[in-house]
Amino acid sequence: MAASARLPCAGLRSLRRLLLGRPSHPGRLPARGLRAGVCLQQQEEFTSLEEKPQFPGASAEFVDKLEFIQPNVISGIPIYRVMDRQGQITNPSEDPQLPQEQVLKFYKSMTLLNTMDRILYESQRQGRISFYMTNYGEEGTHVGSAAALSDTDLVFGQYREAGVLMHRGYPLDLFMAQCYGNASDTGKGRQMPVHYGCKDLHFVTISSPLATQIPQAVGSAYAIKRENTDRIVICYFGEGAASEGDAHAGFNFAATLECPIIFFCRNNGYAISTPTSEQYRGDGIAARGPGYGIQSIRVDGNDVFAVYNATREARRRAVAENQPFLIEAMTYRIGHHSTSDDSSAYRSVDEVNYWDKQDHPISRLRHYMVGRGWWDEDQEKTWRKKSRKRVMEAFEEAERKLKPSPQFLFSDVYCEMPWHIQKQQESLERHLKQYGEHYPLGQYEK
Ligand SMILES: Cc1ncc(C[n+]2csc(CCOP(=O)(O)OP(=O)(O)O)c2C)c(N)n1
Ligand SMILES: [Mg+2]
Repeated sequence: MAASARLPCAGLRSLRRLLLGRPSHPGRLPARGLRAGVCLQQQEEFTSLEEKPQFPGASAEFVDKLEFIQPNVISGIPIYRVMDRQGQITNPSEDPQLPQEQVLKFYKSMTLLNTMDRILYESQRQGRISFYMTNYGEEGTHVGSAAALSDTDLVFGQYREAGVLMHRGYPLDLFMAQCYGNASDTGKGRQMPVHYGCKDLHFVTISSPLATQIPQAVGSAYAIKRENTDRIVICYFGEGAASEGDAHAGFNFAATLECPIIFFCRNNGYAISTPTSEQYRGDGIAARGPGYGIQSIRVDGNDVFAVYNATREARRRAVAENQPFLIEAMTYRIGHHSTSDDSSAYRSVDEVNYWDKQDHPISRLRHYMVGRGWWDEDQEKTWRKKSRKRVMEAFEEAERKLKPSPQFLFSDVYCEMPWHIQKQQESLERHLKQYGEHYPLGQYEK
């Protein structure tokens, strides 16, 4: 024990000899010898302690008072909003002054998404599809941000951003086909429900391992920057995913490589059952931006106009300046995490009711439209009926469709199918030939 305790000192002495060599005046080290080490001879002598720090990457002053930086140095980042809960514009100069037609389109996308969610959620409950995730309460973050982008901007989503795809014009029958995994699904039923993707609409297929989309999106943004076009990338993620290592990697690469990307965090209060109070100790996700050197803003995600303004400005600057932006949209996940979750086990009905009844993005926008004389009770009833009918038609059609042929399982994946996949394919075909008619899920496409 005693011998090993002495070792570090001996080690330090020999290291010092190695670094400094033999002092010219034995017993008297040069004044900065210990600090400057072996480079001492080549460096200029600094005469004053008031000199600025020379450390690479440092842009600060020396201080002589021992003080830890308080975590609340960045705290209470304000929440930008344009409309209050009653749909009144709070500051006219921030009103995006969108034409009636465009505001109606916002409203129709948000409510259609809501109706589709209800039908697909019920479908899962009745055992018609295997899984579903609703977007209740987050409609404003989807539509406000999607509307501020250019149609060719590349979107990377997490899984709870169906409204972005809907606002871009993805048809109901393809949403349904994906959730049913039927023959019309572009993924041929190989993904879990809600893992949408659409090449034509520049929406990268969802993959559920959390935060993997973040570094991928940054890589794409870097490629777009090198192409020198006016496109950007937007990358959506939840506040829970922001705790993954991939989020750090993505933020730092985007900042250092100066990539035209918007990091759009939907802070909906929960990562499954874990509330934000147990996820982080800092001031949410926006407060992390300055640490990476990223321009950041926090917005009221239930105010579709605030989300629109922030995304539009971030997009404009990302194109003009080739740099990343971080938007933290504060919102609330009104539904369960997914159909595999029961949120009554970890939050109160009163909490959920508050957001559902008193601070909902759809009712806020409706108040705004009614206030302008653009919408009334009759229009609401007619639209709700019409949108439900459209969703029901798409749902019935999806149920009638055949399942994709097992031939498709790997056929468009490999140029040359490896032997072990070939074997799996053959075994699957044999199995279906023998037992195919017993499958309860319906007929397969030939
Ligand atoms: C790498 C990884 N770890 C864990 C999970 C399981 N998981 C799925 S969703 C989720 C919570 C994500 O929360 P958040 O990012 O806030 O998104 P939200 O569901 O609230 O929209 C977790 C832990 C996963 N899919 N991937
Ligand atoms: Mg969340």
